[in-house]
Amino acid sequence: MCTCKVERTRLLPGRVAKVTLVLLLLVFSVLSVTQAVLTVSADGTQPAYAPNRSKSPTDIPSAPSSADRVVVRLITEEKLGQLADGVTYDYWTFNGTVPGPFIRLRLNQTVEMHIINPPNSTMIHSIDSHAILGTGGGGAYSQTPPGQETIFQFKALRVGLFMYHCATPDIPTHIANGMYGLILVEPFGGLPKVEREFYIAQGEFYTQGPFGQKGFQAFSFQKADSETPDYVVFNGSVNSITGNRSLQVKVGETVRIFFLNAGPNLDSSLHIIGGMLDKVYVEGSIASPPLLNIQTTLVPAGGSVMVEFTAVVPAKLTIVDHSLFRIHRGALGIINVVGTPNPAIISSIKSATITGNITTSMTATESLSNTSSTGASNNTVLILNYAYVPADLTVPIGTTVTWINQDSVGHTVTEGDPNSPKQANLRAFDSSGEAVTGKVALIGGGESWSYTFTTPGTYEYYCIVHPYMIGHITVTPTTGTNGSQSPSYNDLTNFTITLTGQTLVGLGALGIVVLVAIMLLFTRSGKKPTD
Ligand SMILES: [Cu+2]
Repeated sequence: MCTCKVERTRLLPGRVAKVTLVLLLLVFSVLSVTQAVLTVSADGTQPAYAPNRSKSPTDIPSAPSSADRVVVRLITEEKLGQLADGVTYDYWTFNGTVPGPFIRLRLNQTVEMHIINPPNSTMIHSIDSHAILGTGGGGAYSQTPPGQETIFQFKALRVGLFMYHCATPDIPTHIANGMYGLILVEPFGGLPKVEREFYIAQGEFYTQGPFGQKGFQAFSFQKADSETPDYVVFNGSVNSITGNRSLQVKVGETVRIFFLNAGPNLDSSLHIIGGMLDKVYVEGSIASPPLLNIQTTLVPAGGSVMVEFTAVVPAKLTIVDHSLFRIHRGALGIINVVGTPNPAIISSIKSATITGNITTSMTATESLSNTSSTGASNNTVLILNYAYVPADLTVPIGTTVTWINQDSVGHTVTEGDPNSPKQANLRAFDSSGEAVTGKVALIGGGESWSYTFTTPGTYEYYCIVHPYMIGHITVTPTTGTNGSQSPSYNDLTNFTITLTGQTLVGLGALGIVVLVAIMLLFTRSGKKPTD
Protein backbone atom coordinates (compact mmCIF):
# COMPACT_ATOMS: atom_id res chain seq x y z
CA MET A 1 0.00 0.00 0.00
CA CYS A 2 2.64 2.42 1.09
CA THR A 3 4.92 1.73 -1.89
CA CYS A 4 2.00 2.06 -4.24
CA LYS A 5 1.31 5.61 -2.97
CA VAL A 6 4.91 6.59 -3.31
CA GLU A 7 5.03 5.27 -6.85
CA ARG A 8 1.94 7.21 -7.82
CA THR A 9 3.37 10.42 -6.46
CA ARG A 10 6.57 9.77 -8.36
CA LEU A 11 4.59 9.34 -11.55
CA LEU A 12 3.49 12.97 -11.35
CA PRO A 13 6.17 15.46 -12.19
CA GLY A 14 6.78 17.87 -9.26
CA ARG A 15 5.31 20.93 -10.99
CA VAL A 16 2.08 19.20 -12.02
CA ALA A 17 1.61 17.92 -8.48
CA LYS A 18 1.95 21.47 -7.09
CA VAL A 19 -0.55 22.87 -9.61
CA THR A 20 -3.01 20.07 -8.79
CA LEU A 21 -2.69 20.82 -5.09
CA VAL A 22 -3.31 24.54 -5.65
CA LEU A 23 -6.33 23.78 -7.85
CA LEU A 24 -7.77 21.42 -5.22
CA LEU A 25 -7.34 24.08 -2.52
CA LEU A 26 -9.04 26.66 -4.80
CA VAL A 27 -12.00 24.36 -5.45
CA PHE A 28 -12.39 23.69 -1.74
CA SER A 29 -12.20 27.37 -0.81
CA VAL A 30 -14.73 28.35 -3.54
CA LEU A 31 -17.08 25.60 -2.37
CA SER A 32 -16.87 26.76 1.25
CA VAL A 33 -17.47 30.41 0.25
CA THR A 34 -20.54 29.40 -1.82
CA GLN A 35 -21.80 27.41 1.15
CA ALA A 36 -21.39 30.46 3.40
CA VAL A 37 -23.18 32.77 0.92
CA LEU A 38 -26.06 30.33 0.53
CA THR A 39 -26.44 30.05 4.30
CA VAL A 40 -26.51 33.82 4.73
CA SER A 41 -29.10 34.41 1.98
CA ALA A 42 -31.31 31.64 3.33
CA ASP A 43 -31.33 33.24 6.78
CA GLY A 44 -31.75 36.80 5.57
CA THR A 45 -34.37 36.57 2.85
CA GLN A 46 -36.19 33.32 3.37
CA PRO A 47 -39.79 33.97 2.32
CA ALA A 48 -42.48 33.40 4.89
CA TYR A 49 -45.68 31.53 4.08
CA ALA A 50 -49.03 31.50 5.85
CA PRO A 51 -52.61 30.73 4.79
CA ASN A 52 -54.39 33.08 2.44
CA ARG A 53 -56.87 35.21 4.43
CA SER A 54 -58.19 37.11 1.43
CA LYS A 55 -61.97 36.91 1.03
CA SER A 56 -63.01 35.59 -2.37
CA PRO A 57 -64.72 38.45 -4.28
CA THR A 58 -67.36 35.99 -5.48
CA ASP A 59 -68.28 34.75 -1.99
CA ILE A 60 -71.61 36.59 -1.71
CA PRO A 61 -75.05 35.27 -0.71
CA SER A 62 -77.26 35.41 -3.81
CA ALA A 63 -80.22 36.99 -1.97
CA PRO A 64 -81.41 37.94 1.52
CA SER A 65 -83.23 35.35 3.59
CA SER A 66 -87.01 35.55 3.27
CA ALA A 67 -87.37 35.26 7.06
CA ASP A 68 -88.28 38.31 9.15
CA ARG A 69 -85.68 37.38 11.75
CA VAL A 70 -82.20 36.18 10.79
CA VAL A 71 -79.21 35.05 12.83
CA VAL A 72 -75.69 36.26 11.94
CA ARG A 73 -72.69 34.65 13.65
CA LEU A 74 -69.37 36.49 13.54
CA ILE A 75 -66.28 34.84 15.03
CA THR A 76 -63.52 37.32 15.80
CA GLU A 77 -60.45 35.34 14.80
CA GLU A 78 -56.85 36.56 15.11
CA LYS A 79 -54.95 34.65 12.44
CA LEU A 80 -51.56 34.68 10.75
CA GLY A 81 -51.95 35.20 7.00
CA GLN A 82 -50.19 36.11 3.77
CA LEU A 83 -50.06 39.87 3.19
CA ALA A 84 -47.84 39.61 0.10
CA ASP A 85 -45.50 37.12 -1.48
CA GLY A 86 -43.17 36.07 1.32
CA VAL A 87 -44.74 38.53 3.78
CA THR A 88 -46.86 37.34 6.70
CA TYR A 89 -49.04 39.38 9.03
CA ASP A 90 -51.16 38.82 12.15
CA TYR A 91 -54.66 39.64 10.88
CA TRP A 92 -57.63 40.30 13.15
CA THR A 93 -60.68 39.09 11.24
CA PHE A 94 -64.39 38.37 11.21
CA ASN A 95 -64.73 34.66 10.33
CA GLY A 96 -61.11 34.30 9.27
CA THR A 97 -61.05 36.47 6.15
CA VAL A 98 -60.45 40.08 5.07
CA PRO A 99 -62.98 41.48 4.51
CA GLY A 100 -65.39 39.54 6.74
CA PRO A 101 -68.54 37.90 5.38
CA PHE A 102 -70.92 39.81 3.10
CA ILE A 103 -74.12 40.17 5.14
CA ARG A 104 -77.15 40.44 2.84
CA LEU A 105 -80.36 41.69 4.44
CA ARG A 106 -83.77 42.95 3.41
CA LEU A 107 -85.38 46.13 4.67
CA ASN A 108 -87.05 45.75 8.09
CA GLN A 109 -85.48 42.40 8.84
CA THR A 110 -84.50 41.87 12.48
CA VAL A 111 -80.98 40.54 12.91
CA GLU A 112 -79.83 38.49 15.89
CA MET A 113 -76.10 39.27 15.91
CA HIS A 114 -73.73 36.88 17.67
CA ILE A 115 -70.16 38.01 18.35
CA ILE A 116 -68.06 35.01 19.35
CA ASN A 117 -64.50 35.70 20.54
CA PRO A 118 -62.39 32.50 20.71
CA PRO A 119 -60.46 31.79 23.95
CA ASN A 120 -57.08 32.12 22.19
CA SER A 121 -57.74 35.74 21.16
CA THR A 122 -55.48 38.39 22.64
CA MET A 123 -58.02 41.23 22.39
CA ILE A 124 -61.61 42.13 23.18
CA HIS A 125 -63.58 42.48 19.89
CA SER A 126 -67.01 43.82 18.89
CA ILE A 127 -69.07 45.18 15.98
CA ASP A 128 -70.20 48.62 14.91
CA SER A 129 -72.21 48.70 11.71
CA HIS A 130 -73.19 51.83 9.85
CA ALA A 131 -76.46 50.01 9.10
CA ILE A 132 -77.34 49.88 12.79
CA LEU A 133 -79.13 52.76 14.53
CA GLY A 134 -78.27 53.02 18.24
CA THR A 135 -75.29 53.62 20.53
CA GLY A 136 -72.04 52.83 18.79
CA GLY A 137 -73.85 51.10 15.91
CA GLY A 138 -74.01 48.01 18.10
CA GLY A 139 -70.62 48.63 19.71
CA ALA A 140 -72.21 49.26 23.11
CA TYR A 141 -73.89 45.83 23.04
CA SER A 142 -71.14 43.69 21.61
CA GLN A 143 -67.84 44.18 23.51
CA THR A 144 -66.73 40.57 23.79
CA PRO A 145 -63.66 39.42 25.75
CA PRO A 146 -61.72 36.30 24.64
CA GLY A 147 -63.65 33.10 25.36
CA GLN A 148 -67.06 34.82 25.44
CA GLU A 149 -70.07 35.42 23.21
CA THR A 150 -72.38 38.43 23.12
CA ILE A 151 -75.73 38.56 21.35
CA PHE A 152 -77.80 41.60 20.49
CA GLN A 153 -80.50 42.34 17.97
CA PHE A 154 -81.14 45.22 15.61
CA LYS A 155 -83.62 46.11 12.91
CA ALA A 156 -82.41 47.01 9.40
CA LEU A 157 -84.31 50.28 8.93
CA ARG A 158 -82.48 51.83 5.98
CA VAL A 159 -81.81 50.53 2.50
CA GLY A 160 -78.15 50.85 1.47
CA LEU A 161 -74.66 49.40 1.40
CA PHE A 162 -73.04 49.83 4.80
CA MET A 163 -69.69 49.13 6.43
CA TYR A 164 -69.32 47.10 9.58
CA HIS A 165 -66.14 47.01 11.66
CA CYS A 166 -64.79 46.18 15.06
CA ALA A 167 -65.44 48.95 17.58
CA THR A 168 -63.14 48.05 20.44
CA PRO A 169 -60.56 50.65 21.47
CA ASP A 170 -58.21 51.40 19.86
CA ILE A 171 -60.87 51.20 17.12
CA PRO A 172 -58.69 52.31 14.14
CA THR A 173 -56.12 49.66 15.09
CA HIS A 174 -58.78 46.94 14.92
CA ILE A 175 -59.87 48.20 11.50
CA ALA A 176 -56.27 48.48 10.29
CA ASN A 177 -55.73 44.84 11.23
CA GLY A 178 -58.59 43.67 8.98
CA MET A 179 -61.81 43.76 11.00
CA TYR A 180 -64.34 45.06 8.46
CA GLY A 181 -66.97 44.03 5.93
CA LEU A 182 -70.22 45.06 4.24
CA ILE A 183 -73.90 44.82 5.13
CA LEU A 184 -76.28 45.22 2.21
CA VAL A 185 -79.86 46.15 3.06
CA GLU A 186 -81.99 45.56 -0.03
CA PRO A 187 -85.34 47.24 -0.68
CA PHE A 188 -88.54 45.18 -0.80
CA GLY A 189 -88.46 43.34 -4.09
CA GLY A 190 -84.66 43.22 -4.04
CA LEU A 191 -82.04 44.64 -6.39
CA PRO A 192 -82.35 44.23 -10.16
CA LYS A 193 -80.82 40.93 -11.27
CA VAL A 194 -77.30 40.99 -12.72
CA GLU A 195 -75.14 38.18 -14.04
CA ARG A 196 -72.05 38.75 -11.87
CA GLU A 197 -71.65 40.20 -8.41
CA PHE A 198 -68.32 40.89 -6.73
CA TYR A 199 -67.30 41.96 -3.24
CA ILE A 200 -64.18 44.10 -2.93
CA ALA A 201 -62.85 45.92 0.11
CA GLN A 202 -59.94 48.34 -0.03
CA GLY A 203 -57.88 48.67 3.12
CA GLU A 204 -54.49 49.86 4.30
CA PHE A 205 -51.90 47.89 6.23
CA TYR A 206 -49.17 49.46 8.30
CA THR A 207 -46.13 47.26 8.86
CA GLN A 208 -42.81 47.61 10.67
CA GLY A 209 -40.87 46.93 7.46
CA PRO A 210 -41.41 48.69 4.11
CA PHE A 211 -43.63 47.31 1.33
CA GLY A 212 -42.43 43.92 0.16
CA GLN A 213 -39.93 43.28 2.95
CA LYS A 214 -39.98 39.52 3.41
CA GLY A 215 -40.81 37.69 6.57
CA PHE A 216 -43.28 38.36 9.37
CA GLN A 217 -44.32 42.01 9.60
CA ALA A 218 -45.81 43.37 12.79
CA PHE A 219 -48.35 46.22 12.89
CA SER A 220 -46.80 49.69 13.11
CA PHE A 221 -48.95 51.97 15.24
CA GLN A 222 -46.61 54.88 14.47
CA LYS A 223 -47.14 54.57 10.68
CA ALA A 224 -50.92 54.09 11.13
CA ASP A 225 -51.10 57.13 13.35
CA SER A 226 -49.20 59.23 10.81
CA GLU A 227 -51.33 57.79 7.95
CA THR A 228 -48.39 56.44 5.94
CA PRO A 229 -49.41 52.93 4.88
CA ASP A 230 -46.96 50.39 3.49
CA TYR A 231 -49.79 48.46 1.83
CA VAL A 232 -53.01 49.62 0.16
CA VAL A 233 -54.74 46.45 -0.99
CA PHE A 234 -57.99 44.92 -2.12
CA ASN A 235 -59.38 42.07 0.01
CA GLY A 236 -56.60 41.99 2.53
CA SER A 237 -53.53 41.10 0.49
CA VAL A 238 -51.41 41.98 -2.51
CA ASN A 239 -52.48 40.12 -5.68
CA SER A 240 -55.79 38.96 -4.14
CA ILE A 241 -57.56 39.80 -7.44
CA THR A 242 -54.87 39.09 -10.03
CA GLY A 243 -53.57 36.03 -11.87
CA ASN A 244 -55.82 33.00 -11.42
CA ARG A 245 -57.86 35.01 -8.87
CA SER A 246 -58.84 37.63 -11.46
CA LEU A 247 -62.56 38.34 -11.77
CA GLN A 248 -63.99 36.37 -14.71
CA VAL A 249 -66.59 38.10 -16.86
CA LYS A 250 -68.03 37.50 -20.33
CA VAL A 251 -68.67 40.23 -22.90
CA GLY A 252 -72.26 41.44 -22.54
CA GLU A 253 -72.76 40.29 -18.98
CA THR A 254 -74.05 42.75 -16.41
CA VAL A 255 -71.57 43.17 -13.58
CA ARG A 256 -72.14 44.61 -10.12
CA ILE A 257 -69.39 45.43 -7.64
CA PHE A 258 -70.06 46.06 -3.97
CA PHE A 259 -67.06 48.15 -2.96
CA LEU A 260 -66.03 49.06 0.57
CA ASN A 261 -63.30 51.50 1.45
CA ALA A 262 -62.41 50.36 4.96
CA GLY A 263 -59.55 52.85 5.23
CA PRO A 264 -58.94 53.39 8.07
CA ASN A 265 -57.23 56.55 6.79
CA LEU A 266 -57.26 57.03 3.01
CA ASP A 267 -60.08 57.97 0.63
CA SER A 268 -60.27 55.82 -2.48
CA SER A 269 -60.69 57.04 -6.07
CA LEU A 270 -62.21 53.88 -7.52
CA HIS A 271 -61.54 53.49 -11.23
CA ILE A 272 -61.53 50.62 -13.72
CA ILE A 273 -58.86 51.07 -16.39
CA GLY A 274 -60.40 50.23 -19.76
CA GLY A 275 -63.90 50.11 -18.29
CA MET A 276 -66.74 52.50 -17.59
CA LEU A 277 -68.80 52.73 -14.41
CA ASP A 278 -72.14 52.72 -16.25
CA LYS A 279 -74.12 53.17 -13.03
CA VAL A 280 -72.70 54.49 -9.77
CA TYR A 281 -74.75 54.34 -6.62
CA VAL A 282 -72.73 57.05 -4.92
CA GLU A 283 -71.61 56.35 -1.36
CA GLY A 284 -73.65 53.17 -1.31
CA SER A 285 -76.95 55.00 -1.70
CA ILE A 286 -78.95 52.33 -3.50
CA ALA A 287 -82.15 54.10 -2.50
CA SER A 288 -81.19 56.95 -4.87
CA PRO A 289 -80.99 56.83 -8.66
CA PRO A 290 -77.48 56.10 -9.90
CA LEU A 291 -75.12 58.49 -11.66
CA LEU A 292 -74.48 57.37 -15.23
CA ASN A 293 -71.24 56.92 -17.18
CA ILE A 294 -68.76 57.72 -14.46
CA GLN A 295 -64.98 57.39 -14.88
CA THR A 296 -63.84 57.55 -11.25
CA THR A 297 -65.89 57.63 -8.07
CA LEU A 298 -64.68 58.86 -4.72
CA VAL A 299 -65.24 56.45 -1.85
CA PRO A 300 -64.53 57.96 1.57
CA ALA A 301 -62.89 55.96 4.35
CA GLY A 302 -65.74 54.20 6.11
CA GLY A 303 -67.88 54.47 2.98
CA SER A 304 -68.97 52.27 0.12
CA VAL A 305 -70.17 52.36 -3.45
CA MET A 306 -72.20 50.04 -5.64
CA VAL A 307 -71.22 50.16 -9.31
CA GLU A 308 -72.70 48.38 -12.33
CA PHE A 309 -71.40 48.00 -15.86
CA THR A 310 -71.39 45.81 -18.93
CA ALA A 311 -68.11 44.99 -20.64
CA VAL A 312 -68.47 45.48 -24.40
CA VAL A 313 -65.24 43.89 -25.67
CA PRO A 314 -62.84 41.22 -24.42
CA ALA A 315 -60.26 42.93 -22.24
CA LYS A 316 -58.15 42.85 -19.15
CA LEU A 317 -59.69 45.60 -17.08
CA THR A 318 -57.69 46.87 -14.13
CA ILE A 319 -59.34 47.92 -10.88
CA VAL A 320 -57.35 50.67 -9.20
CA ASP A 321 -57.51 53.47 -6.71
CA HIS A 322 -56.72 56.32 -9.11
CA SER A 323 -54.45 57.81 -6.47
CA LEU A 324 -52.33 55.74 -8.75
CA PHE A 325 -49.03 55.39 -6.94
CA ARG A 326 -50.96 53.06 -4.64
CA ILE A 327 -50.60 50.36 -7.30
CA HIS A 328 -47.06 50.13 -5.93
CA ARG A 329 -48.58 49.32 -2.55
CA GLY A 330 -50.83 46.57 -3.90
CA ALA A 331 -54.03 48.41 -4.93
CA LEU A 332 -54.63 46.55 -8.18
CA GLY A 333 -57.14 43.96 -9.36
CA ILE A 334 -57.87 42.42 -12.75
CA ILE A 335 -61.21 41.78 -14.45
CA ASN A 336 -60.66 39.27 -17.23
CA VAL A 337 -63.35 39.85 -19.87
CA VAL A 338 -63.62 37.08 -22.45
CA GLY A 339 -65.70 36.98 -25.61
CA THR A 340 -65.72 37.80 -29.28
CA PRO A 341 -63.72 40.88 -30.23
CA ASN A 342 -65.58 43.79 -31.78
CA PRO A 343 -63.14 45.67 -34.06
CA ALA A 344 -65.70 48.42 -34.59
CA ILE A 345 -65.48 49.29 -30.88
CA ILE A 346 -61.74 48.88 -30.53
CA SER A 347 -59.03 47.33 -32.66
CA SER A 348 -55.33 47.64 -33.17
CA ILE A 349 -53.98 49.42 -36.24
CA LYS A 350 -50.48 48.14 -36.75
CA SER A 351 -48.51 50.63 -38.79
CA ALA A 352 -44.92 51.54 -39.47
CA THR A 353 -45.91 55.12 -38.78
CA ILE A 354 -46.05 54.47 -35.03
CA THR A 355 -42.57 52.89 -34.98
CA GLY A 356 -41.31 55.71 -37.21
CA ASN A 357 -42.50 58.41 -34.85
CA ILE A 358 -40.86 56.72 -31.92
CA THR A 359 -37.64 56.30 -33.91
CA THR A 360 -37.45 59.99 -34.75
CA SER A 361 -37.90 60.93 -31.11
CA MET A 362 -34.91 58.78 -30.16
CA THR A 363 -31.63 60.43 -29.28
CA ALA A 364 -28.79 60.48 -31.78
CA THR A 365 -26.82 58.02 -29.64
CA GLU A 366 -29.64 55.46 -29.76
CA SER A 367 -30.05 55.86 -33.52
CA LEU A 368 -26.31 55.39 -34.04
CA SER A 369 -26.14 52.29 -31.84
CA ASN A 370 -29.17 50.88 -33.63
CA THR A 371 -27.70 51.26 -37.10
CA SER A 372 -24.75 49.10 -36.08
CA SER A 373 -27.00 46.14 -35.24
CA THR A 374 -29.03 44.15 -37.74
CA GLY A 375 -32.60 45.28 -38.16
CA ALA A 376 -31.84 48.48 -36.27
CA SER A 377 -34.65 50.02 -34.19
CA ASN A 378 -37.11 47.36 -35.38
CA ASN A 379 -35.56 45.20 -32.66
CA THR A 380 -36.07 47.63 -29.81
CA VAL A 381 -38.96 47.82 -27.38
CA LEU A 382 -39.14 50.79 -25.06
CA ILE A 383 -40.53 50.39 -21.55
CA LEU A 384 -42.24 53.71 -21.06
CA ASN A 385 -44.99 54.88 -18.72
CA TYR A 386 -45.66 51.34 -17.51
CA ALA A 387 -46.10 49.98 -21.04
CA TYR A 388 -44.11 48.18 -23.72
CA VAL A 389 -43.76 50.35 -26.84
CA PRO A 390 -44.54 48.91 -29.31
CA ALA A 391 -46.67 46.34 -27.49
CA ASP A 392 -46.63 44.01 -30.52
CA LEU A 393 -43.43 43.38 -32.45
CA THR A 394 -42.75 40.96 -35.32
CA VAL A 395 -39.15 39.90 -35.97
CA PRO A 396 -37.44 37.25 -38.10
CA ILE A 397 -35.91 34.23 -36.37
CA GLY A 398 -32.48 34.82 -34.89
CA THR A 399 -33.25 38.42 -33.99
CA THR A 400 -31.96 39.88 -30.75
CA VAL A 401 -34.65 42.11 -29.26
CA THR A 402 -33.59 44.76 -26.75
CA TRP A 403 -35.91 46.27 -24.16
CA ILE A 404 -34.86 49.72 -22.93
CA ASN A 405 -36.44 50.81 -19.65
CA GLN A 406 -37.10 54.55 -19.80
CA ASP A 407 -39.21 54.56 -16.63
CA SER A 408 -37.66 55.50 -13.32
CA VAL A 409 -38.93 52.29 -11.71
CA GLY A 410 -37.83 48.72 -12.42
CA HIS A 411 -39.71 46.29 -14.67
CA THR A 412 -39.32 42.75 -15.98
CA VAL A 413 -39.80 41.13 -19.39
CA THR A 414 -41.28 37.77 -18.48
CA GLU A 415 -42.75 35.29 -20.96
CA GLY A 416 -46.27 34.07 -20.20
CA ASP A 417 -49.80 35.20 -19.43
CA PRO A 418 -49.98 37.21 -16.17
CA ASN A 419 -53.40 35.72 -15.51
CA SER A 420 -51.94 32.22 -15.44
CA PRO A 421 -48.22 32.74 -14.82
CA LYS A 422 -45.83 29.93 -15.65
CA GLN A 423 -43.35 28.46 -13.22
CA ALA A 424 -40.09 30.35 -13.54
CA ASN A 425 -38.23 27.40 -15.12
CA LEU A 426 -40.91 26.94 -17.83
CA ARG A 427 -40.72 30.49 -19.24
CA ALA A 428 -39.27 30.83 -22.75
CA PHE A 429 -37.52 34.01 -21.64
CA ASP A 430 -37.44 36.03 -18.46
CA SER A 431 -35.34 39.06 -17.63
CA SER A 432 -35.91 38.53 -13.90
CA GLY A 433 -33.66 35.46 -13.73
CA GLU A 434 -36.07 33.95 -11.20
CA ALA A 435 -35.50 30.41 -12.50
CA VAL A 436 -31.79 30.71 -11.70
CA THR A 437 -31.71 32.80 -8.53
CA GLY A 438 -35.18 32.28 -7.08
CA LYS A 439 -35.46 36.06 -6.86
CA VAL A 440 -36.97 38.64 -9.19
CA ALA A 441 -34.33 41.01 -10.53
CA LEU A 442 -35.65 44.15 -12.23
CA ILE A 443 -34.47 45.99 -15.32
CA GLY A 444 -33.73 49.27 -13.58
CA GLY A 445 -34.53 52.74 -14.90
CA GLY A 446 -32.20 53.49 -17.83
CA GLU A 447 -31.09 49.87 -18.10
CA SER A 448 -31.79 47.50 -20.96
CA TRP A 449 -32.13 43.76 -21.48
CA SER A 450 -31.82 41.65 -24.63
CA TYR A 451 -32.94 38.24 -25.78
CA THR A 452 -32.27 36.36 -29.02
CA PHE A 453 -35.28 34.55 -30.47
CA THR A 454 -34.41 31.17 -32.02
CA THR A 455 -37.86 29.53 -32.11
CA PRO A 456 -40.72 30.81 -34.30
CA GLY A 457 -44.05 31.59 -32.67
CA THR A 458 -45.95 34.30 -30.84
CA TYR A 459 -44.84 34.99 -27.29
CA GLU A 460 -46.87 36.91 -24.75
CA TYR A 461 -44.89 38.60 -22.02
CA TYR A 462 -45.56 40.82 -19.02
CA CYS A 463 -43.94 42.59 -16.09
CA ILE A 464 -44.00 40.54 -12.86
CA VAL A 465 -44.27 43.71 -10.76
CA HIS A 466 -46.92 45.36 -12.94
CA PRO A 467 -48.88 42.46 -14.47
CA TYR A 468 -51.15 44.78 -16.46
CA MET A 469 -48.13 45.53 -18.68
CA ILE A 470 -48.47 43.07 -21.55
CA GLY A 471 -46.60 42.71 -24.86
CA HIS A 472 -46.22 40.22 -27.70
CA ILE A 473 -43.25 39.16 -29.82
CA THR A 474 -44.01 37.27 -33.02
CA VAL A 475 -41.01 35.41 -34.42
CA THR A 476 -41.31 34.49 -38.11
CA PRO A 477 -39.60 31.29 -39.30
CA THR A 478 -37.41 32.82 -42.07
CA THR A 479 -34.72 35.45 -41.84
CA GLY A 480 -36.57 37.64 -44.34
CA THR A 481 -36.94 37.63 -48.16
CA ASN A 482 -33.44 39.01 -48.85
CA GLY A 483 -31.66 36.84 -46.31
CA SER A 484 -28.43 38.42 -45.11
CA GLN A 485 -28.84 41.28 -47.61
CA SER A 486 -31.88 42.73 -45.90
CA PRO A 487 -30.16 44.14 -42.79
CA SER A 488 -27.93 46.45 -44.84
CA TYR A 489 -30.99 47.61 -46.79
CA ASN A 490 -32.77 48.25 -43.50
CA ASP A 491 -29.76 50.18 -42.27
CA LEU A 492 -29.91 52.43 -45.28
CA THR A 493 -33.61 53.12 -44.95
CA ASN A 494 -33.26 53.71 -41.23
CA PHE A 495 -30.45 56.11 -41.90
CA THR A 496 -32.73 58.23 -44.01
CA ILE A 497 -35.56 58.07 -41.46
CA THR A 498 -33.75 58.48 -38.19
CA LEU A 499 -31.23 61.21 -38.83
CA THR A 500 -33.59 64.12 -39.13
CA GLY A 501 -31.91 67.08 -40.81
CA GLN A 502 -29.65 64.82 -42.86
CA THR A 503 -32.58 63.16 -44.59
CA LEU A 504 -32.07 65.03 -47.85
CA VAL A 505 -28.36 64.19 -47.91
CA GLY A 506 -29.21 60.56 -47.17
CA LEU A 507 -31.71 60.41 -49.99
CA GLY A 508 -29.19 62.15 -52.29
CA ALA A 509 -26.54 59.54 -51.48
CA LEU A 510 -29.01 56.76 -52.15
CA GLY A 511 -30.02 58.41 -55.41
CA ILE A 512 -26.39 58.64 -56.56
CA VAL A 513 -25.80 54.96 -55.72
CA VAL A 514 -28.89 53.93 -57.67
CA LEU A 515 -27.94 56.19 -60.59
CA VAL A 516 -24.37 54.77 -60.79
CA ALA A 517 -25.79 51.21 -60.61
CA ILE A 518 -28.17 51.90 -63.51
CA MET A 519 -25.40 53.51 -65.55
CA LEU A 520 -23.14 50.44 -64.98
CA LEU A 521 -25.96 48.13 -66.09
CA PHE A 522 -26.49 50.16 -69.25
CA THR A 523 -22.78 50.30 -70.15
CA ARG A 524 -22.45 46.49 -69.60
CA SER A 525 -25.49 45.65 -71.68
CA GLY A 526 -24.15 48.02 -74.35
CA LYS A 527 -20.78 46.22 -74.45
CA LYS A 528 -22.18 42.68 -74.76
CA PRO A 529 -23.32 42.74 -78.43
CA THR A 530 -19.96 44.10 -79.72
CA ASP A 531 -18.07 41.35 -77.86
CU1 LIG B 1 -61.52 44.00 17.28
